[in-house]
Amino acid sequence: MRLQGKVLRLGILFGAVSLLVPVCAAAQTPAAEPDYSRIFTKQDVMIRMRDGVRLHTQIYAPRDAAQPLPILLERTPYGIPEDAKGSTSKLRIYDELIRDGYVFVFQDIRGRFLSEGKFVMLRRPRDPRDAQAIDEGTDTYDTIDWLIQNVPHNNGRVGILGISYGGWLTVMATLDPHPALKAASEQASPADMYLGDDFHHNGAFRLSYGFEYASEMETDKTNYAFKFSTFDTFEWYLQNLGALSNANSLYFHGEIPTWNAFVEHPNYDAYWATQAVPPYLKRVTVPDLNVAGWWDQEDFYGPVKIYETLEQHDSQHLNYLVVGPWNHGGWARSDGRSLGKIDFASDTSAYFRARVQAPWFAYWLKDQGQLPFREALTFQTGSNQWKTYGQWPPRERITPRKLYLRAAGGLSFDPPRPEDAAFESYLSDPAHPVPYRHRPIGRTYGVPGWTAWLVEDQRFVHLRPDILSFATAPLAENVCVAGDLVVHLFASTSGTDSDWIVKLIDVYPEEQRPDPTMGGYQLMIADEVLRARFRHGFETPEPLVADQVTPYTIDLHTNNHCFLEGHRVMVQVQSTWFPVIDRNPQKFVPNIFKATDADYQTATQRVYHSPSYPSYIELPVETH
Ligand code: PG9
Repeated sequence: MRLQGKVLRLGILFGAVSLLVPVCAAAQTPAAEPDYSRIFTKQDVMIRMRDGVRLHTQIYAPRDAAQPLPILLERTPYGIPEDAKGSTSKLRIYDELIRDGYVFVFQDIRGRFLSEGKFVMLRRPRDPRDAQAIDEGTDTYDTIDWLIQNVPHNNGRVGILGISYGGWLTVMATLDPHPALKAASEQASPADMYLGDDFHHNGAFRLSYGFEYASEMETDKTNYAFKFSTFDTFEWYLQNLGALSNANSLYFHGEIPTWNAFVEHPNYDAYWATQAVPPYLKRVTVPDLNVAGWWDQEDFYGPVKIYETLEQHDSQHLNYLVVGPWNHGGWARSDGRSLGKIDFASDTSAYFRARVQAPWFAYWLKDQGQLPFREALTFQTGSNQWKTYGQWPPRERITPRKLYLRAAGGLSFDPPRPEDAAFESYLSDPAHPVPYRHRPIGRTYGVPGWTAWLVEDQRFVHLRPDILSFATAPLAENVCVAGDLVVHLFASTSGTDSDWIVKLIDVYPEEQRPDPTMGGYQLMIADEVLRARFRHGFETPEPLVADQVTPYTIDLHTNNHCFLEGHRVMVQVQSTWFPVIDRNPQKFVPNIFKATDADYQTATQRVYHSPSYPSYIELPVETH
């Protein structure tokens, strides 16, 4: 096997998919890893699907099972890495479930690693009228059918779970499920790649992620790592790539199907609409535990949207939501006591695995115990406590409050006054974009940085001339939000297209013990970008009128956070966020993927905070 350029997702070892390391490094077995070959018998099989394609599958059955056991199935596009003793290291995220007793099954999906057939990125669900058609749902169905007939001593019940792509595969398994599928846990599944997950947010292209992921998955059957000529990809994307139209001419040469799709579908057309998950969620077929992380750098929109969509059909109360203080897949690995420099005062991931996930599957697959909570369980950051709710977003004891941008960098629950300045302004220059995290920005997977960037101290860009900051005075009492946050922004640009990026930040008080460097820390609580051409809808981009004040609504998603007494609330507004978001040329062009370097221009941006144009964030504030 060619090692150079190959990467193994470390995330696979830990069930999340956030890190890539060279194969040679991953092959070293950590000392603490249990010897799974003593715990399980292993079977390596190729399971035949209805169209004859065979999928590579590994089955781990406990050696000491006293009675028939349920099966837990995880399907993956990222391979099934093996430790030095020949067992898969994917078992390492399942300690609590291993203790409870399950048969574990891992499968390479169609066209990836050792499975036959053709890989299609997020393959659309089949047309049910086409009896010959296959999709990830039929592959799961056929796999389950084979497993319950061929795995000795199974109890006839199957659970499925997975993170991110694995979460999406879990959702696909539930659309038209095998009767033996009795429980599912969708974890960080994307729901809509144009509106809010990995590839775009509100129509703004997630450049570094889209570029690297497409080449990772579609260069060959394994996890390919694009070879950057600089460590700092901020520099590479700016200087070696430049305009998006250079990607195919210089690097991909039309050979990466997902990249070609980005270029051919710049707007929300049938390509994106038929790939999005919500339209397929017309009934709740099996109990589903939806899991999300507040600081998921890839798919936060997805699991919340899937929960909310299923909730509309949940007459039997089978649909549940857990959100914790995690990055992408953070609940599956480590103890979850902290993320970056932020401490949560308890082991949140260990809690989830032992007190939520394990009892959940035991209840549905073994008829044991009780359900761990009634509807929604969220970790309230700031106050650092788990909270349960009868519905999400909660409606009881919530007051919507408007937090207004004010003149001279103020932020207040009091609206703007006529005598104050009406706007603040900055120059946005695509040739000098604002980095989304501190440089050097290594490639997405395989080097530190990506997995915790959402909790980085925003002081690394604070006071840049192309960012506006608005902050409250120190709070006299806690302000706790629970539910959906929405920005209403009035802004103008001298260009004819623009990006508006809004970040909601918790500013820590100066006195911090034991770590004084946390004094004044700027912790991002919520963030989002809106590409102005899509202000009226994502199907049809519309140019802006230069220098005309324009209203924007930007969804900052759902949240549960306490800004504590003595902290300040801050809002930052900027127009570049590079290279996680591609640069807007700031001049309207029909298709930004076809823009040339000459199309990118500077623009003078104005953000308004006057009585006629009051910009504000709507906050769902908890009342006592
Ligand atoms: N966020 C990754 C992904 C999922 C689905 C499609 C594209 C990317 C992942 O971690 O699997």
